[in-house]
Amino acid sequence: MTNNLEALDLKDLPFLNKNLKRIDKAILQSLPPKNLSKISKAIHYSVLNGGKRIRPQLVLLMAETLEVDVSQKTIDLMAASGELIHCYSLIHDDLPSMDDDDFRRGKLSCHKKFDEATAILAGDAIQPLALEVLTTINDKRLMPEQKLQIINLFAKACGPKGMVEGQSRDIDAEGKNIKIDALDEIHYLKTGKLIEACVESICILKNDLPKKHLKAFLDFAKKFGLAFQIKDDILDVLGDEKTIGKPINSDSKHNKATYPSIIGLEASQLRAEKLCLEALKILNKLPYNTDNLIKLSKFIILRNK
Ligand code: GRG
Repeated sequence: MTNNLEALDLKDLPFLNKNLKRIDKAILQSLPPKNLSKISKAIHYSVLNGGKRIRPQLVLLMAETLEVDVSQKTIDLMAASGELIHCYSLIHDDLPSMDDDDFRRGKLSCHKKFDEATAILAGDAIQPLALEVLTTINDKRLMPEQKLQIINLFAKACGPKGMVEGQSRDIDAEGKNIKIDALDEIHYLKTGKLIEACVESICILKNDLPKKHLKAFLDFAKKFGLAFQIKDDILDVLGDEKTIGKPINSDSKHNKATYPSIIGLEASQLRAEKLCLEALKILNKLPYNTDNLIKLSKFIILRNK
């Protein structure tokens, strides 16, 4: 597998589409019936709306790479959980008291489509749902401690030492010229920890995974997460509104501390590519079939949405 970042054709990624169907089915099965209530309508609206599903893709591709000996249902529940946490964070991120964004994934954001209280409650409902989904794993090949560890990882990723802290620091950094290390830390907490949880949760299922391989996968996840976030910041400046599904320059409008605002666009692009190449190097050294993880890593850098 080549490490060249230009050498990726979207035709090389049919596995992403195949996985997408499986992921969306698992997510749908985890939701309350759509017409149960106003909140369940808002949940369906905000979850089944065409996200890239990068986090559950990572869960599926890691499971394939490590050939973990658990049921497909177990992997699907973990994938759904990772995406539910992400969707919850997006609903709250768009609220007027946060980023105040009217569009998400090409549609009105949840509070615009419904109302603010409904969006808050939909988010509040999805977070415990994501963890509840994990508690429903019923797989003889999984030890109770492994299940507990997985729930612990996902809970920590979105809690006060993860997303919430990252978001709080992100808001505090608005209008400030913070150092790049502080920005890295914000994004590790806000975006990276959940990505890491998706990777690490599968490592937990591999009983005899050598410690050095676990460390390598965690290093990979860190680099992948940061590269992904830098690309997200770049797309907010250079992206096409229709393609990314929301107005561009929303970060600068909110005086957000971003990679382009702190180190400039060109340096941001170079940094994202460097991180991606480092991630590929880690994957290439591991004694597993990491081909599809490599393709996903290239995709997150070369993507236009
Ligand atoms: C939700 C636990 C929790 C706490 C609330 C609102 C908040 C604190 C945190 C927000 C964190 C956040 C929104 C991080 C994600 C940033 C990001 C890179 C979003 C875009 O992700 P993509 O590109 O989007 O994967 P799609 O739409 O493809 O899923």
